Amino acid sequence: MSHSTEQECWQVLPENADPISQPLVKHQYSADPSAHVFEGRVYIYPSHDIDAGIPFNDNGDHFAMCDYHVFSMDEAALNKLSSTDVQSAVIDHGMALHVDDVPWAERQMWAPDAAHKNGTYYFYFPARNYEGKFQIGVATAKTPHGPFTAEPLPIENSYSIDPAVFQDDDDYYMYFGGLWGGQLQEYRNNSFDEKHCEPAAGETALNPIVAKLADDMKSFAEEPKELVILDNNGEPFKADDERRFFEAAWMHKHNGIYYFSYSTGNHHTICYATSNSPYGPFTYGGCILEPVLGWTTHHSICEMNGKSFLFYHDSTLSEGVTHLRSIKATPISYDENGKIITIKPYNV
Ligand code: FUB
Repeated sequence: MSHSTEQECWQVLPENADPISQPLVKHQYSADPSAHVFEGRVYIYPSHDIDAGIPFNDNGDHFAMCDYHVFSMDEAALNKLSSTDVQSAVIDHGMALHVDDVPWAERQMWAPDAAHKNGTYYFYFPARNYEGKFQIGVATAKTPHGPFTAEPLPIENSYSIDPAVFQDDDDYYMYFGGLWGGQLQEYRNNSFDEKHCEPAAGETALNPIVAKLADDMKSFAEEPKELVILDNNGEPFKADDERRFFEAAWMHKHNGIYYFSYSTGNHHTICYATSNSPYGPFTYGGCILEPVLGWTTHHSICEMNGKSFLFYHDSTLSEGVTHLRSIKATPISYDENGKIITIKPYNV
């Protein structure tokens, strides 16, 4: 994730650039929106960005978030995503979880997600433990907005960042992983070794990780494994390929096809790949979202009553401060072959 050369990218919006969507909330900075329809409303589970005064570095230490808020909106609000008063249609349900209430977590509450099963809502979040390693925790509540009560320990065998939980009938899968500050490059076959690093240009890229959740939704039912993404020639991506996985895993299903989408990190796009199985292999499909203002890009895709929406973030509200982002949403569409139409986040 973030990087000291972030100011190289999209520091200034093109003249007259007009964002296609407005921030869903303006009273706090927010990022990494994971959206789901629960109980007839869209619930959004974002990171809560703050300025902790930490300088930019390759480790992403300036992303020093310490709590989460959950937001919700009704279907009518989805018709006013570009309206300057869309915020009036979004409810802030208050603080849902604080790092001080998670015994194993020390800092950096990054991109979360949530799932529902049998009357319980499960909130999944990454944070650094007291050894400085990211792991993924789970917390529960009886309402979609919490507040959530954290389990005392992280999910066993979890690591890295950006959990996304996808429900496929009665099965739930967690997709996760992120490079650089997200530490994925230090793992091989689920084992940490700080001697490992990101593959060099021309070598095979690292893949995201998938594991089915156990019945209790608080543990993995299996050893996490790589989610293989192939290019259009059936070859694994190379590490220098602008399409390779970096972070921000998301899975959704449309017309029976599994769509895995992700951020390319230092190429600043959201891309996707498709498969007939939630385990893959996936084949590259294209770009969903062109670069936004700010170094990071992170999204989710949510369908309500037959309409699809991309939830994403950018840094327009803070005028380009990379760690002070705002969540947004915009409609998404597919062509007749199931290809997602690329979105330009600004009208220029
Ligand atoms: O918000 C912190 C990190 O920034 C997320 O975990 C990444 O996906 C990136 O958006």
